[in-house]
Amino acid sequence: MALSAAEGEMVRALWKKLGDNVGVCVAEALERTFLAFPSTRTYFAHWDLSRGSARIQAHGRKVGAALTLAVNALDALPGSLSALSDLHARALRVDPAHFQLLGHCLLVTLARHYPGDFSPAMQASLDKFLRLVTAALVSEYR
Ligand code: HNI
Repeated sequence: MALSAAEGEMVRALWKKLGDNVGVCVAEALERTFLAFPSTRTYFAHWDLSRGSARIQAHGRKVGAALTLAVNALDALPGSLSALSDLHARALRVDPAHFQLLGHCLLVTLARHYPGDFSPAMQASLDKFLRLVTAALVSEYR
């Protein structure tokens, strides 16, 4: 189900506050995902996945930019993410369950860095947003 107007507002407001920190937060979420759920490392076999690695920082910026695009296209998510869906589903063959693990770690990261903003309603809105992004990214699986 799509985000309500109020939920969309909450997500957009936090994103505005995040600004350039989006990439940094996503990089931290990636680090947490690789550490807490080692099976997610399999797609990045030849990467340096140690803490603070430049590779993870750069990837965090790319994934963060994609999430920012999604935040700015809440009413048109599947369409705006269709090329990425193709990449993750057909080319990379990322396990759909792994998106939830990254989403979980992103929530933990945001709660840690923006505790004052992380009300239960904010958590629920972000969770819904990440579920919609995941649904769009795995929509090419057949
Ligand atoms: Ni994901 C590449 C966005 C979840 C594994 N991923 C990208 C790129 C973007 C991106 C953007 C860069 C594309 C390009 O260079 O053209 N990924 C996202 C988003 C999510 C996500 C928005 C979910 C919120 N990706 C995941 C997950 C995994 C994953 C859960 C696996 C655990 N992604 C990859 C891999 C690449 C990738 C692997 C290719 C990296 C490379 O550069 O070789």
